[in-house]
Order: sequence, then C-alpha cells, then structure tokens
Amino acid sequence: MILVKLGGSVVTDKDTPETVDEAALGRAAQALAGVDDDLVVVHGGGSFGHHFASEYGVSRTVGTEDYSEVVGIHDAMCRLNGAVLDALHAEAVPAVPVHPFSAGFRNAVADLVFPTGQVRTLLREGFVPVLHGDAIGHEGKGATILSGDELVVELAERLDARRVGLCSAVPGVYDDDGEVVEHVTSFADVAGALGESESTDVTGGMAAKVEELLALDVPATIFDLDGLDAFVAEEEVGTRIG
Ligand code: IP8
Repeated sequence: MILVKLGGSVVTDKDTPETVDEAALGRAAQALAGVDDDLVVVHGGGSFGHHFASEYGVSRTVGTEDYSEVVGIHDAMCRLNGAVLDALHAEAVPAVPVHPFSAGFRNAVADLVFPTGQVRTLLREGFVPVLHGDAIGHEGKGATILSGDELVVELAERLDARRVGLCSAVPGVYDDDGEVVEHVTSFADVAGALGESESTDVTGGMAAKVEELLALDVPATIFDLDGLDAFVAEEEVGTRIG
C-alpha cells in the first residue's frame, strides 16, 4: 500500500480562507491516478481547517468545548475533502471519504485511538480511501485538532504501508544553506535549520513533521508538487526521512 499526504498548502491557497488551488489539486490528482498499487490519500487543512482552528484558538493540545467551533472546523474539512474527491474522480480514481472526526478520538493521555478496519475494508474492496486532518474528540478537553501528519504516521504503521510520501509546499527539508537535504536520519541533523517543533501552524509545521516521520519504520519522503510524478514512478526525489 502507498500512502500519500497532500499538504493543505499545496491544494489550497493558504492566504485566502476556503480557497482550493484547483490547478494544483488537478495536477496532484492526475499524478495519483498513475499509482499502480493500493493507495490511501490523506490531505491537510490549508485555508479550510487551519483558518477556523486558528480563529477559534484550537490546536493539537488546546481543545474547544464549543460545539459550533467543532462543527465549523469539521465542516470546513469536509468541504475540502469533497473538492479532493471531485478532483480524483475527474481522473477516474475510485476515491471515497473517511472522516476522522467520526472514526477516532484522543484518550486522556492524548494518544490517538483510531480503528483502521474501515480503511482496510475499503482498500480490499478496491477503493481509494481519502482521509484528512480534522477536529477530533479528546477526553477531558472537548475536541482538539488531528493533523494529517499524525494520521499518516498512524496509518503507515497500522496498515503496513510500503511507501509514504508527503507532498508539501517545499521540495524537501532544507539545511542551513537553503539546500534540500537528501536524507535525514536524526532530528539533530536538521533541528538547527528547522527551529523548534512549535510554530504558528496550529499543528506544528515542518519540524513536527520530521520528528513524527522519524519515528516510522517505513521511510517517508517529503517533496513538492513537481516531485509527485517522480514519487509515483518510484524515483528518488526530495528528502527521505528515516
Ligand atoms: O494541515 C490540520 O491538518 P494538517 C487539520 O495536516 C485542521 O496539519 C483541521 C486544521
């Protein structure tokens, strides 16, 4: 199985609330139509989820108990998910939605509990499940944000992914000189260039991504939209993590 995350900043215009970058999304869908294996797609929040999450002050650790905020974030993500599905259908990819809000939760120690039977079954039945960052019930905190990157880590392990690709706004992880690093094996290698794990992105930005991907058994690759065709063709591209 191949797991691909489409970054929210790739498929949306991050500066304008609720705006899909149709051209970029169309290119991504066209590339994904070339995957010759089982495929799971995860997409991020971009100007849909992040816009509402930061307006309400909700993050992976700060929750909300206000139902209208939870619904506001979730509905925005469902609208983006609909746009991603439309783009994939236009390329004849049998994409179907899986909404994490209705599938999992975080327990009292903030661990993600996410059953994967539905995704496994859909894959076995020949579909391409499309999941996304979302609001998620969080024991003792109301609801917090589940990032698409957390989902990627969870699904890659649980579904035994053969390859994991993150299509992001940048061509890979940069070093101090602004060059793309080919291979990162420890966070210390790039910590200086990436800064701390916290950032203005409500789910942590590139540093959090690298830290989480390093914990995976399967190597993950970070590349930009120009690199997606190469990733699908199993060529070396971007930065390999782990
Ligand atoms: O863009 C965040 O997912 P990410 C999802 O993968 C929301 O970090 C709801 C902000």
